[in-house]
Amino acid sequence: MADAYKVDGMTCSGCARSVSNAITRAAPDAAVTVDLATGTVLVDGDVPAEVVRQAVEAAGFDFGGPAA
Ligand SMILES: [Cu+2]
Repeated sequence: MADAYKVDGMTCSGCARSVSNAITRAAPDAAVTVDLATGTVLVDGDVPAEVVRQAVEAAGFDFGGPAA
């Protein structure tokens, strides 16, 4: 099941790649999709939100919580 989260501060495809890579490192089995236009990250896999938050923040971006 995929979970959507808001991530603030991504401005280009390099940012998107940084966030995607950080989450993938923390959760190697997850499939990560970044929607740059909406600042949304889709994480497909059984990944706790806290793990996603830590990965996003460690990469230097703001974790905005679950996307509505
Ligand atoms: Cu960037």
